[in-house]
Amino acid sequence: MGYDKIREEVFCHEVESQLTGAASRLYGSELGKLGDAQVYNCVLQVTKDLMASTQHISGDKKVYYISAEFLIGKLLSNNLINLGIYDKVREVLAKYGKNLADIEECENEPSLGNGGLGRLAACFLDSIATLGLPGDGIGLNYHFGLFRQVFEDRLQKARPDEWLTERSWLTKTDTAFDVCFGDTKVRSVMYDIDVVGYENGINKLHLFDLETVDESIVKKGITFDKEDVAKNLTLFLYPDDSDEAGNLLRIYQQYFMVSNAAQLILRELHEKQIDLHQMHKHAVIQINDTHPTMVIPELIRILTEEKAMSMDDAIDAVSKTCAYTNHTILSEALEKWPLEYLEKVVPQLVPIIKELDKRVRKKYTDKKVWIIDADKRVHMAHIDIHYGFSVNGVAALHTDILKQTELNRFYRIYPEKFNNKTNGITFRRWLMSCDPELASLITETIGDGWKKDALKLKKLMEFAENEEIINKIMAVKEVKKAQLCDFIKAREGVELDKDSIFDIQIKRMHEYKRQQMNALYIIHKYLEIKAGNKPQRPLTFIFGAKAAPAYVIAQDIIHLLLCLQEIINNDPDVKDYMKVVMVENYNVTYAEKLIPACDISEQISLASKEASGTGNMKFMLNGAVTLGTMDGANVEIHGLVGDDNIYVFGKDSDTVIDLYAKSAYVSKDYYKKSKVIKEAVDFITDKKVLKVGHKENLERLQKELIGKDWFMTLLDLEEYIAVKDKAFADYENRTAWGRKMLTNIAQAGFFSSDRTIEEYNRDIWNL
Ligand code: 26V
Repeated sequence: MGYDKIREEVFCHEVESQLTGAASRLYGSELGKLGDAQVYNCVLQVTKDLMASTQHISGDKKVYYISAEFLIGKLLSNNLINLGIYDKVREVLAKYGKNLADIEECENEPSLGNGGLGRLAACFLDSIATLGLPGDGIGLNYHFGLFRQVFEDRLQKARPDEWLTERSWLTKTDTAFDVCFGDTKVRSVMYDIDVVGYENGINKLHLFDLETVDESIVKKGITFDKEDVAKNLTLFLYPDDSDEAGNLLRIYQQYFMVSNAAQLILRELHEKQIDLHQMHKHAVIQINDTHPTMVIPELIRILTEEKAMSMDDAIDAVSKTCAYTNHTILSEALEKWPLEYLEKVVPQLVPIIKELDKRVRKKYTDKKVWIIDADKRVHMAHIDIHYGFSVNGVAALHTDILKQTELNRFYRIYPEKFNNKTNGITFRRWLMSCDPELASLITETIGDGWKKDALKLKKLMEFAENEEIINKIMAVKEVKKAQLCDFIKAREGVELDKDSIFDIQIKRMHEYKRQQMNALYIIHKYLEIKAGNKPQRPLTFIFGAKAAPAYVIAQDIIHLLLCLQEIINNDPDVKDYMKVVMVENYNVTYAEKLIPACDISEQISLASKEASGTGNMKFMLNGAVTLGTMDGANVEIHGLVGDDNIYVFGKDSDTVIDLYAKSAYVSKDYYKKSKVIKEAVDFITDKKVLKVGHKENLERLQKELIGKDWFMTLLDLEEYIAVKDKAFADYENRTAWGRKMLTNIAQAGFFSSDRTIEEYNRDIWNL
């Protein structure tokens, strides 16, 4: 059904009475007399009620997006915007002396994801509902999420992220399923979060949980008894997998997720009285990376064992229903489970997986495309590719690399299955909600057509020579920078100069993303300032990142950054010219504050390694200029904005892939050859750093860079320094810089996740 504008107007009239009514029902008090947390609960209740009475999106065919992560962020603003009542609610609250921004602070951010893959899933749910397509998300309800990051002694420590509260967007449903791990049976419970489209209806995010989970078993940090599955199954996302018990737990989680998904999907098909041979005409399952892959053998198992279907028919039906998205070429993320582990956790799937493998072996002699390898490891992606009908990468370059290199053997077998879907972001959250000042300016300038058709942002190009508009865009950036300064002062205790250049790198901590290269630039700049060579304008370097707890070098990079922060921000010769801040517990909410305030967006991964990146798109949309390599979606950003509006550097993906193939990269050569590189790398263990840091961490990181540097930091460092300096110099030509900002905003429309979802629907889902 279409969006009901009249209903929105009626509701706007009722907002005040609804809110005062909720205040009296929940707290027996007047709205104006309640504290912020209580007011939050009132707004939450009223919004949930409104959503409950909003039309559900339905249709003959539905997509099920199964994902281990849904990094949805806080939902209040997002839902109010999509329901069309944001301004009205803000107005009413103001009348009662309440500030909506303060009220929003009371909401905990659900800790249901780790990075880009999870945030993408959240943007997709928003766009699926916005386009009025029937589609639900299916995942797990992790009680403590990924983890909450705290810094102690300049080291990252992990703590449980306690985000669940008595009242929240989660609603417990009556749906429950039995899930069997061999002979052990547990009973799930399904929670739902309503997903409301922008001026459209409602879909659902289904999160499965286990009632027996016991939060009290978590001891020191995030450690717990990994064997007790009934108590630990949904405690954490990506629990430590450095031992067998941890690996088994991940398999328990994955199977729990897909068994529930399969039962839910089959139940819905049954309700629609669908002949399961025809299931692909009514359901499509999008498998988000390999974590949900077991849904394929699980569905085949149920169809053959419980629905009396022949193996041939079951395989045929499931293969026509499942589609796979690949999000990375890093081998560590391409899951390969030892058959022996699957035998322990899900023995019922093993005969099915063996049968699937047997059929592959019969057809193809190339062992590299088999499902079970010589070491008896099950390659999950291979199941997806052979027994799904679509394989997609997430940016043009990434898909090309999959076809030409990583998955070339499969591409040659199934060229028709491979397709690209360049990622996108929802403009509701990443512009309208996080930068309402910029959104209003855009609307004043070109009208509000861009909200429904993001490509209309291109109209801004008509103002590329209009100094008044350019100045207004820059003025908004100043406002957002000042707001961020206040926030960082309050949260991190660091005073930033709002007139400095804000250079920001926020993303998971990983060597391929090369935060260490940024750190080496910072060291280089620090040494230059010490030598009397001051920058034209003060520089602010901001980082936000969590590192996987078992990823040692990633922890060391965080340590180095925190040491640099300490040294630089307290050095009287330097602190007025540059500052460094690594924010604690970076998450979606933090991103919403950082992105609108950014001048230079750091997208500096080693070419070929970043599948797409989506932060790059968010920054661009908010008027930051990208400093990046020709990697992931940066390539497409470059194509859209042109050479003058992006700073590109570094070796391209072909060169990098070739260096790997020939094992031709020797970092020590770069270290020895270049004075600048050597000075920066040597400084990591300078006595100044050792005074505030830990020798073991710093030496390990330095040794890694000189002796191995698997992600080729030193390869691109000199060019990075030169291009970054050029960007900082160009910033001084304010009007020209403002034009770069405008161009980036104007060209960002392509990266709306509405466009991405339209493509998924056109090419894969056919809803
Ligand atoms: C990462 C990790 C790291 C922590 C330990 C467990 C674990 C398990 C799986 C993964 C895979 C992460 C995959 C991912 O987030 N890929 C990102 O997907 C984005 C959306 O497509 C894309 O923009 C990023 O380039 C890609 O890195």
